[in-house]
Amino acid sequence: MRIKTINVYTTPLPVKGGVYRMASTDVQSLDSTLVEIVTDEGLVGWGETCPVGPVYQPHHALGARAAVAEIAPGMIGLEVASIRLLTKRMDERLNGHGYAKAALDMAFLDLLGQKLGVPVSTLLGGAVTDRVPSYYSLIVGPPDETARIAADKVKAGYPRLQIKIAGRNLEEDVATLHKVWEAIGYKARIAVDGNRGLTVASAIHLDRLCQAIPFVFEQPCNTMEEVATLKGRVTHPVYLDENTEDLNAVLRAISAGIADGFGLKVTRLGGLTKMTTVRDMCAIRSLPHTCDDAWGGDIIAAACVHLAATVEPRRMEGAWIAQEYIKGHFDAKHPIVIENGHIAVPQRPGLGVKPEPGMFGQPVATYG
Ligand code: 0XW
Ligand code: MG
Repeated sequence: MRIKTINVYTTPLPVKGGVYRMASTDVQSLDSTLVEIVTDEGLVGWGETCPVGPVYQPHHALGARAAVAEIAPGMIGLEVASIRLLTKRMDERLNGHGYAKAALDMAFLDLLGQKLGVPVSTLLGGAVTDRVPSYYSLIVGPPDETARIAADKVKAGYPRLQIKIAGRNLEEDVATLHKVWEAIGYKARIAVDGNRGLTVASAIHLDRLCQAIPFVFEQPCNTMEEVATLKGRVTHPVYLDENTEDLNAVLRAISAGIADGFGLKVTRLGGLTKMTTVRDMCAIRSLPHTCDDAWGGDIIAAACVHLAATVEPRRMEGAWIAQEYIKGHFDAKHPIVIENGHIAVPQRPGLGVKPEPGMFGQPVATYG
């Protein structure tokens, strides 16, 4: 089965509720890039990449499409059999830009899964569960309202909540965490996400002022070096998210003992295939992690869930998908949905989701 054509589409994903607020940035609508790979046998595979705006990490929507333009012409005519060879070819066409390669990697796996009649989770090593936990991400907000939403989401079945902080005064962040803890107690695990927005000094203050609350501290400061200085000075476990820019960054963090766990993004790490290496490195050191992406529709959601299904449950922190912040689905028949804070792993061949025909309009680029 050979690659005949690669079509690229875009679709806007407006944020349900108007705004998604993090320490460094507010986003209102995201620009998703979809790749559709058509083979000589008529099978069609889909991939997606959707940065959560241009400042969350060094990714942006136009960059993704420019990178696909560099890579895609060199992929036409290649056999979809060895994903390793396809990955190698992508790396020979363009250095870096893993977040664009991730969309193509997803589509290759979708095609191979369909061809072999197995779900993508099987190609990634095999599912250990048919249902993965998710977590709810609460945006930076006033203490009482955040605590109210937290209680609602625990009632809705979420086993874990992520509370966004930073980008405002310390007092409000501390009050928010105390109110959330009073509202939910041990009913859900808590991650406190600074999204790189705290100085080392404020991270240390926040840690002391919230000592009795059992949370993990996600990406409190901007750089890995700043986060490294927290070791021994804070009592909460520290997870890295944005700093895990590629496989080597994860290896550095693990070998330096900087991180107690990770918030991981499939596209940031260059796709599902490369992320299996990170999954396995984390397994060696018993490090928990998420299987998320920054944003995206059902294609990315399916990718995150397939990978999450292959992670040992005690280390699976959850698969975050953007569903709670997006209206509708790409695939109305087989949408990826959160039920009771968990997501069923698609059992159909490939990714198990197919966008409705024509829903993205005309391709913005076609190769082949
Ligand atoms: C909660 N997320 C997975 C979604 C947004 O992209 C931010 C991200 C995070 O944990 O930083
Ligand atoms: Mg995070």
